[in-house]
Amino acid sequence: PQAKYLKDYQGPSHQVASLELTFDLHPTKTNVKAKARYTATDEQTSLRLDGVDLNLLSVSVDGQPFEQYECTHEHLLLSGLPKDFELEIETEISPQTNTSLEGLYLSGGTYCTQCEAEGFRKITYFLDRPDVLTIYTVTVIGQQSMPHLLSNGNQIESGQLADGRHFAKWHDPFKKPSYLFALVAGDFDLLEDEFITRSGRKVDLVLFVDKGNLTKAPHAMASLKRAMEWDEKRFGLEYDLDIYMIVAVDFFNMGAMENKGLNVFNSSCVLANQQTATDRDYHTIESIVGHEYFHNWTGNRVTCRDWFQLSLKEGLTVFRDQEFSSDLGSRGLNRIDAVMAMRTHQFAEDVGPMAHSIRPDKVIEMNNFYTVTVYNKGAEVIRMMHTILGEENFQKGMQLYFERHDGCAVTCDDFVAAMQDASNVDLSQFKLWYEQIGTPMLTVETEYRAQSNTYACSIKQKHAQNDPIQSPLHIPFAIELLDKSGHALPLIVNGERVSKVIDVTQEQQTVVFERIPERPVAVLLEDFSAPVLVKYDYHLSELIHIIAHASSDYARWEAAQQAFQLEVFKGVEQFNSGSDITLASELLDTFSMLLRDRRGDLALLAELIRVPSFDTLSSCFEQTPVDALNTCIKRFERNIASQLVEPLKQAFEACEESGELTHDAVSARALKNVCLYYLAMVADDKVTKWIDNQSESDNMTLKFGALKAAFNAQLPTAEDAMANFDSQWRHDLLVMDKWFALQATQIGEQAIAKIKSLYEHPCFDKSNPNRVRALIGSFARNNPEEFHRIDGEGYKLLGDLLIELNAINPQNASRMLTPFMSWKRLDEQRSKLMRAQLERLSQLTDLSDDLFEKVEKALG
Ligand code: BAL
Ligand code: ZN
Repeated sequence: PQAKYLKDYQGPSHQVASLELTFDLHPTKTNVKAKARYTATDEQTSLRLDGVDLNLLSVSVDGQPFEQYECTHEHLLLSGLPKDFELEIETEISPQTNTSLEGLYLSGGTYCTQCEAEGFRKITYFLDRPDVLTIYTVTVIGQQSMPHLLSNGNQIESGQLADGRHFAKWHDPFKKPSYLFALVAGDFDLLEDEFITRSGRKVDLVLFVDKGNLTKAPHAMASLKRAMEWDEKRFGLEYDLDIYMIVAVDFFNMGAMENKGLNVFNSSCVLANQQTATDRDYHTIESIVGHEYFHNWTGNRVTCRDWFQLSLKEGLTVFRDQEFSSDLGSRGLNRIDAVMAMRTHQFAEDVGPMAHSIRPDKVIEMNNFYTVTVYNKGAEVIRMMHTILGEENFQKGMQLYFERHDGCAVTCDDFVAAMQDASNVDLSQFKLWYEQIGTPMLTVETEYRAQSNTYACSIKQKHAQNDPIQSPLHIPFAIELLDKSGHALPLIVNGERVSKVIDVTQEQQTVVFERIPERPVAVLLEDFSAPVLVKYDYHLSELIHIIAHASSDYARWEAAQQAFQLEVFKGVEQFNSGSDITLASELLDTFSMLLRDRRGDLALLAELIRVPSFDTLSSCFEQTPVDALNTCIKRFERNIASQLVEPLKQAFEACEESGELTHDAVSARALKNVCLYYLAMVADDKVTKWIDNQSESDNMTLKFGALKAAFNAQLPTAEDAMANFDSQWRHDLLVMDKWFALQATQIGEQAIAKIKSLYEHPCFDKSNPNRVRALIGSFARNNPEEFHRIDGEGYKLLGDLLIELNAINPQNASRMLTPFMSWKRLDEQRSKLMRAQLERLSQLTDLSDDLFEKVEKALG
């Protein structure tokens, strides 16, 4: 496979004025006619179109059969063409056998498409690149058994055909690139609603779900309406078509896709009611529905010039969906979620072989770059701009961006230029964030001088070793200084009050805060104001002071994370020296106090007392001490459980949970479940009863919380409870995914065999990405004990699956491969075993580009 480079970008050879597509649907022989008006941008007479796995039936130019072409596996090369011409191409494709879920495929009896990034070339020959925008008119012909024939834009015609089939014709008045094309055909239940935009236009909203699922659609619909309203209020952006459609399908590689006017969603990101979905599912659905909607402006109206610019739309849209969730819910908890994703997954990507900048400059398979770096770090880069500019200037920048680029395909540089020009803030140094690779490190030292009442804070920035950029970055570094009672002191520098955000722009910089009456406790990188690591010698007592007294939810959580980190460093040493591993009593006392006190947000309290995961903690080590870390986590959890029985019980009992979806009720359930998780480890009759009762709840958050507690603690009742859950929910595969994910966390000698035996479960299906992620994704992520077994059986389980997935669905295979990317950070024996699985893959004769790119980088 050939790599593509950003530096080689060239504009398209032709513009396309319009594209008319006609689909005659058939499971194995779908006929696709594509008629388009092409105009060469210079004097050339040849045209190279993208097309993969297509059966070419005919080509004509200006109405005449045309034979001057060459057809390769990936292209159709036409020559001897005039400057302006109409090209008509007829091809045949087989949606039924398309298990890659890219292009046009059949998902449980529904035809649907996924074209981003380069799936349109699996549908017809075209200039399948985001900088070729055109007007689409699409006719879909299908059987009566598929009453809904959908595509982008507005339906302009429909009718019956002589042979008993029917058709629908759609026109999208907005120019768009091929990756935003969509087609859906099937039989659905519809949830219909409407939204009146602020300028008074009526928009029809339609949600298409599988028959029988209508009761699970209202939350997604309500989320959509909230998103539409929020985008008008906060960004001044209004929807532009007369109809907005969302279709839920069961087979989908991603969460959802923002096709113009016709979003296609993974059903797991749409369907929810209280019996089947957890509070977390509700939150995810709202955020993804928002995300896809927000793409209508940031992605669709203004799109990417080339795929290296993916973060232009994804970083920005993730930032927007994060703000949406924060404005509507708890800002602190949303920030905690976002930072957790950065620390656990993005920082890991930064130290692995796939490390890349948010605007990558070399790509083999674009699907491999829908990453936490492009999405989440990309959002952090936008957030930093927002911090530096402030909301008002940032919004001015957005307006200018749309004024300049509406209807165009542009670059990340264009975005930054709009921000800079609208605000008059120099972002030239800031722009390095688009090129730098890896996590920068800030080393902070502080000194309190009692005689002068000053507090000096010196900050040194250092790039990662793998970073091609070595000159200093512009880093907004937020700091708060807390006094003895936990209040933030006013920050005064050179006699003037300053904001808490310091613009760090030099390699080394010192700020001296004045009029500080006593030694403060510093809260560093407040609100995670930049995606960097901070090195600072905190004392546990300082962290406890922040946990107990700070006003910011985020700061308190962050201090708890740091405290666990300190304890883990100590715990690993204790493990190595064979001594007992215990959590510091001061930390346990703090948790005890918080549980008894229960002031503030209960969901935050739940997060404060949760021991960070294996993946989160392993990112604190250069080499992961697998056995020590597993032991520490277990010991810490047992410590909390056994030392805090009474406060945990008190908190559990005191949590009034109304069964509603309000923030308070959701928070109460979150705390209840964390308490139960711990209490199950020391279960007495009372706790066992609580677990049994909660298992019977018809609220999935509570029900599943109880099941997880029992399963994790290996209570005698757990096996029966799992079997009951299985028989109760077999009819609902999304619910069964929770069960598969929990089964994947089992430990013990038989664990691998038992997990493997679930491949034979009637609900399991390797061709469905949700099932694979639930069982094997959860195994690799959430079961470090068995995944990292020293006999290598855990790695082999994943390796075997990847070999199968390589042939079924390369994109899913490549995502599932990610845990193998960190093989170099394991001990010698484990890294050898993991490497062996990568080598097995590298020897496959039919290795997909998706896997090739990652395997090659991992082994290189
Ligand atoms: N564009 C792919 C799905 C998403 O990020 O919305
Ligand atoms: Zn997106």
